[in-house]
Amino acid sequence: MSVGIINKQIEERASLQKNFLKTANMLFGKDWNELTKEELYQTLVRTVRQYISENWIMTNKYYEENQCKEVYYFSIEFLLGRLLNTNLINLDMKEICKEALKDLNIDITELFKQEPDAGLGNGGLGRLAACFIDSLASLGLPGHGCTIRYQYGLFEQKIIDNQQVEIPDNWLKNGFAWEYRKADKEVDVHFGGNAYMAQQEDGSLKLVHEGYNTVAAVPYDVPIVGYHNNVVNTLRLWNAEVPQDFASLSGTREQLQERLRQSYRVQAITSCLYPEDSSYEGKMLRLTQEYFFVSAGVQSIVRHYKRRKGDLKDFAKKIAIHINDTHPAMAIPELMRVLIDQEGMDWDTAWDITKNTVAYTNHTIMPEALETWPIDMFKNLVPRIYMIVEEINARFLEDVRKQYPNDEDRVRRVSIIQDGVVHMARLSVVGSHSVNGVAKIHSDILKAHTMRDFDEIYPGKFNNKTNGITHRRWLIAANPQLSSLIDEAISDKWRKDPSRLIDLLDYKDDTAFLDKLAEVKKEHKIYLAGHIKRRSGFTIDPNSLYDIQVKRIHSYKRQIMNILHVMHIYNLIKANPSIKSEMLPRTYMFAGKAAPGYHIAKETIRLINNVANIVNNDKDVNDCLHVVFLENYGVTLAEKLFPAADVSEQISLAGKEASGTSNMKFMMNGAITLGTLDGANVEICDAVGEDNCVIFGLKEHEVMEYYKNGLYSAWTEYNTNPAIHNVVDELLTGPFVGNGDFHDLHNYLFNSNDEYFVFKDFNSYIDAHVKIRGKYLDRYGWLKSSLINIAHSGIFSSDRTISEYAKDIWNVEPINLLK
Ligand code: 26W
Repeated sequence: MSVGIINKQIEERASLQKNFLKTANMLFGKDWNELTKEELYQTLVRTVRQYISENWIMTNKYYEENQCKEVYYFSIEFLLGRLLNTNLINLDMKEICKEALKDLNIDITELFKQEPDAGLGNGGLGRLAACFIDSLASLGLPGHGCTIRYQYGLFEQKIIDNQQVEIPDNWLKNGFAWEYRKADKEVDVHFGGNAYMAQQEDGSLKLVHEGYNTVAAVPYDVPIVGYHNNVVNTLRLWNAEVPQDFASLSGTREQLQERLRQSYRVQAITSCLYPEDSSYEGKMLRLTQEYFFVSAGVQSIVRHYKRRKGDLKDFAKKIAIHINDTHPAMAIPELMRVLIDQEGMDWDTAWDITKNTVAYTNHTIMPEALETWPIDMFKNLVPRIYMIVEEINARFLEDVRKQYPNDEDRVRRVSIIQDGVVHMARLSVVGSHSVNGVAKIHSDILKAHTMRDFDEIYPGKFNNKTNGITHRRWLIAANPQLSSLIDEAISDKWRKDPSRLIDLLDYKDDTAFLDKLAEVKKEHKIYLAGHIKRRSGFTIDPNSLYDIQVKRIHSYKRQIMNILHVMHIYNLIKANPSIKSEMLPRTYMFAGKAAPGYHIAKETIRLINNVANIVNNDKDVNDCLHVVFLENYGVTLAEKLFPAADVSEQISLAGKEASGTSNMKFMMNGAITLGTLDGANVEICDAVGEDNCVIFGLKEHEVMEYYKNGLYSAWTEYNTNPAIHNVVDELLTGPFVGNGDFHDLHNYLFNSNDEYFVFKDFNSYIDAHVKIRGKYLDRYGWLKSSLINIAHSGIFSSDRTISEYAKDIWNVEPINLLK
């Protein structure tokens, strides 16, 4: 390093330190060495914000001056996790900050731990949105997020007496250090009332909406920092508040009380995140949330657009709105409403603009997760929006009848309003120009089955965009040791361009390099063992193979199959202890939350914990078998797990998991996939080759065949497969029952006729684990596979995914703000 550069670094460090101390005084009126850890954290964020805001202002100016087309990603969930470490990395300020604080005897990693996770999401869909906005900014694409500022995030999970207990997640307790309240950007959202067309004096019709309630939507903006490129985009969180004029204290006691009640109702809109994923429940408050953030978002986009770019005719050329699943689907009728009622546009022009602006991603084919709303609820809550949906549907059905005369059956199958409900997925398909699935197999299923009629009506509208993950959080931030090792081998170019990870293939037979890879893995395994010891008291062996399944608890994801297999192994050892010499010491880890109302999922958690207690405390087995359920799965825990994993369990029934994204995070950290041919596993397996992953179980077409012919029988499987027979019986009696048997799980399996084919896939799953053992015993073979997985993981960077969206769907171009 030249003297010049060193001097510059010293200068920057000193200036940062000065800034930090000044900020501490300003914020807390105390000397810095009297500050608590929390105050030090707040001070650091405030200091960093100053560097971010310069770039933020510059980015917005650039977009404005260059009339860039901008994307708005609407999502009811954004699962951001912590932001301090990743922001410092993206700003290229981490080292300097670390050193500057070290001079003051402050350990920066201790400050990172002060930050609560922004847990504004349930699972895959919310985390995907977070990865996407990171990629948008890092690719220099003009793209922003739009969502709800939930006062409470997804509940915090505690395990008490082996069972899940839900604690409110009061993440805003100390304020959210990254947000900027923008009171001047407030918009009004109207609910309820009467909407009708009234004849004007000149005979024309005009919309009248009266008697509605007004809710003020106030935006809180969070800067989204691009990686080493000076670009800062915006994530806008909408908060529901009582309108200004409402706060007056005059009036009778009754009037005041009524106002108070109404104020609670308003605040309730953004009070909490619905903790359901993959199962839809038609709750009024949820529909209110959906319209609230979508209306606020659309209105503010149009207002901003008019201020800057003028002519509404060009709206779709300058604005793209993406709806992340159907929760923001009312963006379609809302944009129509604004263009027609507020801007005086005719229907056809408004419709053209709306369709060309909006694009839709589907994330699930599970029928129980598809949103529909009862007509009455919809009409009462948003009467004008309902009128518009009716009109969209009438015109659409007219076209369908023209295209398919005498096919009323098809008309019924595609109608947006049908059997007393509004179908949000159908509205989303009709009102957008692009519909995509999230992995090849998922997009194919959408076209061939779930949305086949629509694919025929709109050829070319359906497409695939395989999901991705940001390598900045899931590799650079979560695994700095592996990142440095990769730098040593192939230079650091992969950090900007993750497709370069493929260059690692040159090292696949380099045993010295593979040894270093093993060392990094071991370091993380030891660290995780320490974490588990501190958290749950269990001692696990870092020399054992870490086999990890982390995701929401759901029957289709088959955590049940995993734990039944552990019970099977336990039984084998107990029956014949000498078998241990043939076994690989293993630690099975689970983490994930169950929706509070999902009984079977909660019983699955209890079963896992019961098994853990028996296995871990049994001297006969615990030199080669451990089971751990880690509490409170979220982004921050995930960052500790992926780097330490040897095996990635991706065992959903083929055809059920749209994509999965933890599979990609595991792979990027060198774990081997043990999975079915489902979701993105199919593409992971294609990329790494069959020798570098372990695939088992029914194929999707075989599952379909069983569903069609109805020939599957859970009882027959149970009666003919002793392995299954034994462990299923143990749900009712035996060592694992402890605090109550598992008759509900047992009943569920038989009453649903084993709907996700756990029994059918069980033997093949056992064999897959045997294969894993064989591979693991071949040390360099295993490490080579691990390296091949890392090398191919660049394809699954969300930078690749977002580049495809930008080119094929949004038509937006990257900007360059590097001096
Ligand atoms: C209305 C309740 C509700 C909420 C969320 C129903 C369904 C959802 C999501 C669509 C469920 C979800 O998170 N889907 C997951 O999306 C990921 C990102 O595309 C995929 O990787 C997962 O396979 C898919 O389950």
